[in-house]
Amino acid sequence: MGIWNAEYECMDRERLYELQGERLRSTVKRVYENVPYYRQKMKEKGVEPGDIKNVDDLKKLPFTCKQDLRNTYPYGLFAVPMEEVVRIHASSGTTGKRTVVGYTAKDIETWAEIMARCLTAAGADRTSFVHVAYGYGLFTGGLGVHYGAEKIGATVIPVSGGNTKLQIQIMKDFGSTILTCTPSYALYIAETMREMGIDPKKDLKLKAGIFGAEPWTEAMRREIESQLGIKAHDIYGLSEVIGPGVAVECECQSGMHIQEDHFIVEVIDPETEEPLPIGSEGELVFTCITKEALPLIRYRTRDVARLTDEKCPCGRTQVRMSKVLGRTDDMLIIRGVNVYPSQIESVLLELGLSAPYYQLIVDRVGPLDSLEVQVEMTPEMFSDQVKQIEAVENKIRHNIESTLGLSCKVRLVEPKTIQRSEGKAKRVIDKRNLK
Ligand code: DLL
Repeated sequence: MGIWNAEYECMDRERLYELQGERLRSTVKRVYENVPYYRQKMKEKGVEPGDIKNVDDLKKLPFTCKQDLRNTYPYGLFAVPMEEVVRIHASSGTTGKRTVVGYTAKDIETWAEIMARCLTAAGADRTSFVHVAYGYGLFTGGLGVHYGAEKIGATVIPVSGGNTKLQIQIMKDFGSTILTCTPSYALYIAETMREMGIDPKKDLKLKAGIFGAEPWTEAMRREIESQLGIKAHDIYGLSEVIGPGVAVECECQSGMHIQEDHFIVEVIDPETEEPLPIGSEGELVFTCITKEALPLIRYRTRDVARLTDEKCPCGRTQVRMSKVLGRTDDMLIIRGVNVYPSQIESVLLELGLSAPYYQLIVDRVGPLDSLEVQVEMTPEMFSDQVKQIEAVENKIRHNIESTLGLSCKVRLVEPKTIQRSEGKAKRVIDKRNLK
């Protein structure tokens, strides 16, 4: 499998450390001079640009979090005059104002470069037909993949999200080879193909998929790979940092390489805010060191993952992040037990007794929290006896309980009753009103 930019992706780590230091120094100087909000935050922490000499000094700098973007909504953290901003994106967010991000022409070029690396890592090249079923618009998914695919000279098919049957028809007629969308949408596409009588392994030319924008498990990867007959790569990113492309899996599919010449990564303890040693599970924090319009410093992602600097057989020297294990803010605390939806997804898909669609309903009955796991039956199960269905429910309940140490109710629901997603799936309905 090729490497798009070996000079940077396979850079000697000492040289990379130097490069990151250089880029960090100039970024810190720039935000201090151009963004009054940052200057203020740095003054409060008693740190000046001159104090930042190399990557080890990063910890002297203040963190940035979503609230800082809200406080300065919409453009207050931009480090260039608006005349230099050529594009705006925004992320929806479940509460409050959208998070607005901006790009200069050079930022768009940087983004295309890192997306070119990601697509190449997944096996795309100029002969590929890259089918973009991420949404176009304020969401960064569609246009992010689009520019990267054009940069490698692939043929882009910019379908955007939704209209699933048409997507499939286009895949068939236009010969899509690389599918890009959220993992939950990939499963929905596979289901719809079956209904249309299309066998992706025979009727389509798909080879690989690049799926991200929401958490998914190894079990879900196996499901997507076997249903679509492709290799499924995880891709990570967030609007505040640049969009998709911050990290991606290579052919080894064992962690996502972080584009460290553009972003410095740290893992911190979300409670104490102290940086953790490599290999520990904690919150990812990114510092943008090449962005012009919105170079965020120590941005707290709320995403929980682990890093490894073990050598990767692909030849890239960049550190790898694990799959996102959860978010510090979507971790459910149910009767004192910490639960990530992904843990339940793993149990369900590993058992393989149900369809891969589920939803968690959390409620409070009297003083006690309750967890109901609604799981969809497969169409074949639908005609089963009540007793058989109960047996499956019990089996699932037993496995969830022994994995999480938490009692729950499992309810198998009729096929097609759990809402399919065309973008990011909503897995949890929390009725407790705890916030
Ligand atoms: O979701 C950017 C993106 C688009 C990434 C397409 C990958 C593919 P936001 O809408 O700002 O940006 O949401 C960012 O989504 O903090 C994570 O919680 C989650 N996320 C993104 N990629 C992954 C992934 C885009 N591969 C938020 N695994 C992030 C798990 C992910 N979660």
